[in-house]
Amino acid sequence: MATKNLSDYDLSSVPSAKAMKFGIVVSEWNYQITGALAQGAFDTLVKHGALEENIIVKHVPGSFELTLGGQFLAEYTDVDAILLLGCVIQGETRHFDFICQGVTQGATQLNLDYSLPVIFGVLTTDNEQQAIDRAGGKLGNKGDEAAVTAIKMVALQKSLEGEIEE
Ligand code: DLZ
Repeated sequence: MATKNLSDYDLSSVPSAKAMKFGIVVSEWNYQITGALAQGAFDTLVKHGALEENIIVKHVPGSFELTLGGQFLAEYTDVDAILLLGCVIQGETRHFDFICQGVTQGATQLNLDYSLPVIFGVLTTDNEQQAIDRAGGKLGNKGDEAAVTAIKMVALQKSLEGEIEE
């Protein structure tokens, strides 16, 4: 099965992000990968109209801490959406499973507890090459995908709240 290029999307399907505020939480673990995810997400938000001053970027030690970092942003800022960006690479122990499970459940919980789009931009790969391929490599950038998803979810929420036309 061909793997989707994470940076391929229909430009015309993405609403303007001009009036939106975003928080990006980036894991420092595997930073050569997550830094590229963050750059991709930031650039894509700006490309769709977000103002740089309306994008807050914060770092946490590892992917396991992404959800608490996201909760801090939800509690202490007025962002419209939060992007959680991390990279968990399968090792020899079961740590991979526990971290992936923790961040997945944590992200889901944040979405529902705060009624706020919290985007799961975490690469979970068997090896480093698979991560490189998805962090600006031959399969695009997971950060781009997370940014587009965030914009679309904010637009959906605002349209239902009556703030913008869909
Ligand atoms: C400990 C750990 C390991 C083994 N692997 C990763 C990883 O591949 N990606 C990642 O983002 N974080 C990893 N961590 C760190 C945990 O996410 C977390 O920071 C520590 O367990 C401390 O809570």
